[in-house]
Amino acid sequence: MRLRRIITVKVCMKLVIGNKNYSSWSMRPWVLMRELGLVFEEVNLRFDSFDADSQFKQSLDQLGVAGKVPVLIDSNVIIAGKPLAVWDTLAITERLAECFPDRGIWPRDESQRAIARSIVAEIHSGFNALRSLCPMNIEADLQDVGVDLYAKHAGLRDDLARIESIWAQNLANSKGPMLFGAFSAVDAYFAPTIMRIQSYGLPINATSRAYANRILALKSVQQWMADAIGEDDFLSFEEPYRSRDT
Ligand SMILES: N[C@@H](CCC(=O)N[C@@H](CS)C(=O)NCC(=O)O)C(=O)O
Repeated sequence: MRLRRIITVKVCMKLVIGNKNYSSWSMRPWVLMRELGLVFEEVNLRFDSFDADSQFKQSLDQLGVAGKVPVLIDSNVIIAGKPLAVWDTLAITERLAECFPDRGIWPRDESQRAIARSIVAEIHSGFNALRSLCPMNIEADLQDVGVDLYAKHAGLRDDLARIESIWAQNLANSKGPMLFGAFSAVDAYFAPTIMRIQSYGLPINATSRAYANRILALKSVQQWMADAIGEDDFLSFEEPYRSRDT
């Protein structure tokens, strides 16, 4: 008789995220972990509001973090009786890179890694016009809004030009389909940018479009988008351009 061995894998990492339709910061580590096959449990915290007494803020308060998502909870490490909680996408990315040094979170080459980190830091602290004028809203068709915003806001045009120049420069040197050869943290960081370009119909050149299409075709990105559309959750405070009945 054949004995069947049941193997239980203990999931030690949890990723706390917000609404998939709206939370661009949550998308980055989720896509990174999913695409690289890192095992984690997803904890969804719906955005009810960002007021101090909201369910969202109160749940985060219990974790003792900064009151924003994403948060990585690593129960491999216990501090004062609680699992280690890491907040902010940059810190999460670095923690993952330390825990999984062979998974290609950063490019292998030292100088490429320095450039990749610079780009991720630039995304983290910059592109303010794109971020504030075009909040991520995966399920929405905001093409008309996008045409108007693009015509009116030089800052938005500058942000897109800078993004396209980063893509052009790194794709030209890349030995693979992604910005640094194989998929890495940089590509995960640009995934929400591509969501915005899609929803708002922002104009990009053919090289950028081809890269954007490769990101859109990633399994992890496809899954995130399907989940985002499936949420069917309209939150007025995340919707500068739509009303509930449009
Ligand atoms: N710099 C933070 C930004 C995180 C962030 O702003 N998250 C948003 C959701 S996409 C949030 O939780 N906002 C709540 C608030 O602003 O109070 C990171 O990289 O994780």
